[in-house]
Amino acid sequence: MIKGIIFDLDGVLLSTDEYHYMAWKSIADKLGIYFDKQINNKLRGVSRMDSLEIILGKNNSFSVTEKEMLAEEKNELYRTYLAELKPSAVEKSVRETLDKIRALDIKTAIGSSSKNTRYILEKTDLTHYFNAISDGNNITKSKPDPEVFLKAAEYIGLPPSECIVVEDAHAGIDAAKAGGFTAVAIGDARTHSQADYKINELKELLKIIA
Ligand code: B16
Ligand code: MG
Repeated sequence: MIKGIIFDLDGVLLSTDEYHYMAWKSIADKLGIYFDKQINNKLRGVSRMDSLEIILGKNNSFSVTEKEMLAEEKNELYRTYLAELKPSAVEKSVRETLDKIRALDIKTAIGSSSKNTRYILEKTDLTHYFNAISDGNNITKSKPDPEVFLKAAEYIGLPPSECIVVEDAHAGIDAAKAGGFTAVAIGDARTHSQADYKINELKELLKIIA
């Protein structure tokens, strides 16, 4: 019996891929490191610091402080792009699906790696759809560790066995399965062999919980 749904944010409710790409590209160009959209795709669901490690690859002679400064610089750029976000960045069918879910006796939460989750939800007018938010600010281990989803389930007062996790990243499906959740894959994550359900559009979630 499903009583709760935990949504990953980026790649599930909207996409800020292009903003992440532009911000990381500018850092990589400054450092003279090759970076393209294919590498950007590998950063989906990955924390900011882990993303930087992937981008630096073998060019990793930076100190911890230098890496923190690079990550901060990327985030400042990323947030200047996020400032442009509008509610229209969320597809109409996504908002309609959330409306329908809210009309049911189901608790909803966000389970995102992003430390900018609350800002993104506010800019896109999505905050009111969720009973709880678990994000990059309340975890010590990022996906594929299940911590972000376990915290989300705890915040809505439900055991993982009664919750669905919707994810677009492979690391997110790993995290959901490791935490004992039912894993629904969308986008890139559909190629994950351990996903319990694979959907093309968020509205298909309604059939799964019916
Ligand atoms: P931030 P999600 C993830 O969000 C993004 O997919 C990933 O590209 C990003 O590096 C990560 O958040 C951290 O974001 O720099 O804003 O803290 O998919 O878990 O909602
Ligand atoms: Mg995601």
